[in-house]
Amino acid sequence: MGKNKFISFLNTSISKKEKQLAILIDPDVFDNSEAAYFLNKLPAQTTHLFVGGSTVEKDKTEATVIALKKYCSLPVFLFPGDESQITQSADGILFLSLISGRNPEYLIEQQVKSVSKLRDSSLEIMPTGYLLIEGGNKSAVERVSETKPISQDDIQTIVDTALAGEYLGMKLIYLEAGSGAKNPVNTNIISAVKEAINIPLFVGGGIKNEMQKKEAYAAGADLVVMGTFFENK
Ligand code: 1GP
Repeated sequence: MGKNKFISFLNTSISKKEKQLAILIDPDVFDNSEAAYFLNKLPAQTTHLFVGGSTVEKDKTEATVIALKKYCSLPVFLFPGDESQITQSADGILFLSLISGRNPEYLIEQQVKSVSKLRDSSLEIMPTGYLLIEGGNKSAVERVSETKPISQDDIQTIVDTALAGEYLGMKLIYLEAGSGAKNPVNTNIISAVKEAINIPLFVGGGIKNEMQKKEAYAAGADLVVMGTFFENK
Protein backbone atom coordinates (compact mmCIF):
# COMPACT_ATOMS: atom_id res chain seq x y z
CA MET A 1 0.00 0.00 0.00
CA GLY A 2 1.14 3.52 -0.74
CA LYS A 3 1.12 6.77 1.13
CA ASN A 4 -2.63 6.86 1.51
CA LYS A 5 -2.96 3.41 3.00
CA PHE A 6 -5.14 4.32 5.97
CA ILE A 7 -7.47 6.53 3.96
CA SER A 8 -7.75 3.80 1.30
CA PHE A 9 -8.37 1.21 3.99
CA LEU A 10 -11.08 3.39 5.54
CA ASN A 11 -12.80 3.88 2.21
CA THR A 12 -12.69 0.15 1.50
CA SER A 13 -14.09 -0.67 4.95
CA ILE A 14 -16.85 1.86 4.47
CA SER A 15 -17.80 0.46 1.08
CA LYS A 16 -18.13 -2.90 2.84
CA LYS A 17 -20.15 -1.21 5.61
CA GLU A 18 -17.62 -2.22 8.25
CA LYS A 19 -17.85 0.22 11.13
CA GLN A 20 -14.70 1.53 12.80
CA LEU A 21 -14.08 2.31 16.46
CA ALA A 22 -11.30 4.63 17.58
CA ILE A 23 -10.34 4.97 21.22
CA LEU A 24 -9.02 8.40 22.11
CA ILE A 25 -6.18 8.59 24.61
CA ASP A 26 -5.23 11.89 26.18
CA PRO A 27 -1.50 11.78 27.01
CA ASP A 28 -2.00 14.37 29.75
CA VAL A 29 -4.00 11.94 31.88
CA PHE A 30 -2.86 8.57 30.53
CA ASP A 31 -0.56 6.47 32.70
CA ASN A 32 1.96 4.99 30.26
CA SER A 33 2.95 2.28 32.71
CA GLU A 34 -0.63 0.97 32.49
CA ALA A 35 -0.66 0.77 28.68
CA ALA A 36 -0.79 -3.04 28.48
CA TYR A 37 -3.60 -3.23 31.06
CA PHE A 38 -5.54 -0.43 29.35
CA LEU A 39 -5.26 -2.03 25.91
CA ASN A 40 -6.46 -5.35 27.27
CA LYS A 41 -9.74 -3.79 28.39
CA LEU A 42 -10.59 -2.32 25.00
CA PRO A 43 -13.35 -3.96 22.97
CA ALA A 44 -12.25 -6.40 20.30
CA GLN A 45 -14.03 -4.14 17.81
CA THR A 46 -11.40 -1.40 18.28
CA THR A 47 -9.81 -0.49 14.95
CA HIS A 48 -7.74 2.61 15.77
CA LEU A 49 -6.10 4.47 18.62
CA PHE A 50 -6.16 8.26 18.52
CA VAL A 51 -3.71 10.13 20.73
CA GLY A 52 -4.08 13.80 21.58
CA GLY A 53 -5.78 16.47 23.58
CA SER A 54 -6.58 20.16 23.48
CA THR A 55 -3.46 20.93 25.50
CA VAL A 56 -0.75 18.38 26.20
CA GLU A 57 2.56 18.91 27.97
CA LYS A 58 5.60 18.76 25.70
CA ASP A 59 6.96 15.26 24.85
CA LYS A 60 4.08 13.48 26.59
CA THR A 61 2.43 12.53 23.29
CA GLU A 62 5.53 10.79 22.01
CA ALA A 63 5.96 8.81 25.25
CA THR A 64 2.32 7.69 25.13
CA VAL A 65 2.48 6.65 21.48
CA ILE A 66 5.61 4.60 22.15
CA ALA A 67 4.05 2.97 25.22
CA LEU A 68 0.92 2.00 23.24
CA LYS A 69 2.79 0.72 20.22
CA LYS A 70 4.85 -1.56 22.41
CA TYR A 71 1.75 -3.61 23.23
CA CYS A 72 -0.49 -3.43 20.19
CA SER A 73 -0.47 -3.33 16.44
CA LEU A 74 -3.51 -1.10 15.95
CA PRO A 75 -2.81 1.99 13.85
CA VAL A 76 -2.08 4.98 16.08
CA PHE A 77 -3.16 8.35 14.74
CA LEU A 78 -2.30 11.70 16.22
CA PHE A 79 -5.31 13.84 17.04
CA PRO A 80 -3.38 16.97 17.97
CA GLY A 81 -4.69 20.08 19.66
CA ASP A 82 -1.69 21.93 18.23
CA GLU A 83 1.53 21.37 16.32
CA SER A 84 3.59 20.71 19.47
CA GLN A 85 1.90 17.28 19.73
CA ILE A 86 3.34 15.95 16.48
CA THR A 87 5.60 12.94 16.92
CA GLN A 88 7.07 10.73 14.24
CA SER A 89 6.35 7.61 16.31
CA ALA A 90 2.69 7.41 15.23
CA ASP A 91 1.32 5.99 11.97
CA GLY A 92 -0.71 8.95 10.84
CA ILE A 93 -2.09 12.32 11.76
CA LEU A 94 -5.57 13.73 11.55
CA PHE A 95 -4.58 16.99 9.91
CA LEU A 96 -7.39 18.98 11.42
CA SER A 97 -8.82 22.29 10.39
CA LEU A 98 -11.49 23.58 12.76
CA ILE A 99 -13.86 24.62 9.99
CA SER A 100 -16.82 25.26 12.29
CA GLY A 101 -14.85 28.11 13.86
CA ARG A 102 -13.52 31.39 12.58
CA ASN A 103 -10.21 31.51 14.37
CA PRO A 104 -7.37 31.56 11.80
CA GLU A 105 -5.03 29.98 14.36
CA TYR A 106 -6.94 26.67 14.11
CA LEU A 107 -8.11 27.05 10.52
CA ILE A 108 -4.62 27.42 9.00
CA GLU A 109 -1.93 28.83 11.33
CA GLN A 110 -1.20 25.66 13.33
CA GLN A 111 -1.18 23.71 10.06
CA VAL A 112 1.46 26.00 8.54
CA LYS A 113 3.54 25.73 11.71
CA SER A 114 3.43 21.94 11.53
CA VAL A 115 4.81 21.65 8.00
CA SER A 116 8.46 21.59 9.09
CA LYS A 117 7.65 18.45 11.12
CA LEU A 118 5.62 16.82 8.37
CA ARG A 119 7.55 17.61 5.21
CA ASP A 120 9.94 14.64 5.47
CA SER A 121 7.80 12.55 7.75
CA SER A 122 6.42 9.08 7.10
CA LEU A 123 3.23 9.93 9.01
CA GLU A 124 0.18 9.54 6.81
CA ILE A 125 -1.48 12.93 6.61
CA MET A 126 -5.27 12.77 6.72
CA PRO A 127 -6.87 16.11 5.87
CA THR A 128 -9.84 16.40 8.22
CA GLY A 129 -12.65 18.92 8.34
CA TYR A 130 -13.27 19.24 12.07
CA LEU A 131 -16.66 20.58 13.20
CA LEU A 132 -17.39 21.47 16.79
CA ILE A 133 -21.06 20.96 17.59
CA GLU A 134 -22.80 22.19 20.75
CA GLY A 135 -22.61 19.35 23.29
CA GLY A 136 -24.46 20.84 26.27
CA ASN A 137 -21.39 21.99 28.20
CA LYS A 138 -18.36 24.14 27.37
CA SER A 139 -15.79 21.86 25.77
CA ALA A 140 -12.01 22.08 25.94
CA VAL A 141 -11.99 22.66 22.16
CA GLU A 142 -14.26 25.69 22.58
CA ARG A 143 -12.15 27.04 25.42
CA VAL A 144 -8.77 26.55 23.77
CA SER A 145 -9.74 27.51 20.23
CA GLU A 146 -11.92 30.40 21.38
CA THR A 147 -14.51 29.47 18.78
CA LYS A 148 -18.20 28.84 19.17
CA PRO A 149 -19.67 25.41 18.44
CA ILE A 150 -22.49 25.16 15.92
CA SER A 151 -25.89 24.69 17.54
CA GLN A 152 -27.41 21.21 17.17
CA ASP A 153 -30.53 23.00 15.88
CA ASP A 154 -28.66 24.49 12.94
CA ILE A 155 -28.47 21.37 10.80
CA GLN A 156 -28.22 23.33 7.57
CA THR A 157 -25.08 25.14 8.69
CA ILE A 158 -23.56 21.86 9.90
CA VAL A 159 -24.26 20.15 6.56
CA ASP A 160 -23.03 23.13 4.55
CA THR A 161 -19.84 23.34 6.63
CA ALA A 162 -19.14 19.63 6.17
CA LEU A 163 -19.71 19.93 2.43
CA ALA A 164 -17.50 23.01 2.23
CA GLY A 165 -14.80 20.85 3.82
CA GLU A 166 -15.28 18.18 1.20
CA TYR A 167 -15.23 20.76 -1.62
CA LEU A 168 -11.95 22.08 -0.21
CA GLY A 169 -10.48 18.61 -0.65
CA MET A 170 -10.62 17.30 2.90
CA LYS A 171 -10.64 13.51 3.04
CA LEU A 172 -12.63 13.09 6.28
CA ILE A 173 -15.28 14.92 8.24
CA TYR A 174 -15.25 14.74 12.05
CA LEU A 175 -18.35 15.85 13.98
CA GLU A 176 -17.17 16.64 17.50
CA ALA A 177 -19.43 17.35 20.47
CA GLY A 178 -16.36 17.80 22.70
CA SER A 179 -14.74 15.38 25.09
CA GLY A 180 -17.06 14.63 27.98
CA ALA A 181 -20.01 16.29 26.22
CA LYS A 182 -23.33 16.01 27.99
CA ASN A 183 -25.07 15.38 24.68
CA PRO A 184 -23.42 13.57 21.80
CA VAL A 185 -24.07 14.72 18.24
CA ASN A 186 -27.71 14.06 17.48
CA THR A 187 -28.51 11.18 15.15
CA ASN A 188 -30.50 13.42 12.80
CA ILE A 189 -27.40 15.58 12.31
CA ILE A 190 -25.26 12.50 11.63
CA SER A 191 -27.78 11.27 9.04
CA ALA A 192 -28.05 14.64 7.31
CA VAL A 193 -24.28 15.02 7.04
CA LYS A 194 -23.76 11.44 5.93
CA GLU A 195 -26.34 11.85 3.21
CA ALA A 196 -24.68 15.01 1.93
CA ILE A 197 -21.00 14.04 1.87
CA ASN A 198 -19.04 11.45 -0.07
CA ILE A 199 -16.12 11.06 2.31
CA PRO A 200 -15.82 9.12 5.60
CA LEU A 201 -17.67 10.51 8.61
CA PHE A 202 -16.18 10.39 12.12
CA VAL A 203 -18.36 11.16 15.14
CA GLY A 204 -17.22 11.66 18.73
CA GLY A 205 -17.76 13.45 21.98
CA GLY A 206 -20.04 12.32 24.79
CA ILE A 207 -20.67 8.80 23.47
CA LYS A 208 -20.89 6.96 26.75
CA ASN A 209 -22.43 3.59 26.09
CA GLU A 210 -23.07 0.80 23.62
CA MET A 211 -26.52 2.15 22.74
CA GLN A 212 -25.25 5.63 21.80
CA LYS A 213 -22.46 4.08 19.78
CA LYS A 214 -24.88 1.86 17.87
CA GLU A 215 -27.21 4.80 17.24
CA ALA A 216 -24.33 6.83 15.81
CA TYR A 217 -23.41 3.95 13.47
CA ALA A 218 -27.02 3.42 12.45
CA ALA A 219 -27.37 7.11 11.64
CA GLY A 220 -24.33 6.97 9.34
CA ALA A 221 -21.13 7.39 11.35
CA ASP A 222 -18.38 5.35 9.70
CA LEU A 223 -16.08 5.68 12.68
CA VAL A 224 -17.02 6.44 16.27
CA VAL A 225 -14.51 7.99 18.65
CA MET A 226 -14.76 7.20 22.37
CA GLY A 227 -12.40 8.58 25.00
CA THR A 228 -13.74 9.45 28.43
CA PHE A 229 -15.73 6.22 28.74
CA PHE A 230 -12.57 4.11 28.63
CA GLU A 231 -10.51 6.53 30.73
CA ASN A 232 -12.85 5.93 33.63
CA LYS A 233 -13.09 2.16 33.33
C1 1GP B 1 -13.17 13.97 21.92
O1 1GP B 1 -14.56 12.95 20.35
C2 1GP B 1 -13.65 12.69 21.33
O2 1GP B 1 -12.40 14.68 21.03
C3 1GP B 1 -14.10 11.72 22.39
O3 1GP B 1 -14.98 12.30 23.32
O4 1GP B 1 -14.07 11.72 25.56
O5 1GP B 1 -16.49 12.29 25.28
O6 1GP B 1 -15.59 10.13 24.42
P1 1GP B 1 -15.31 11.55 24.71
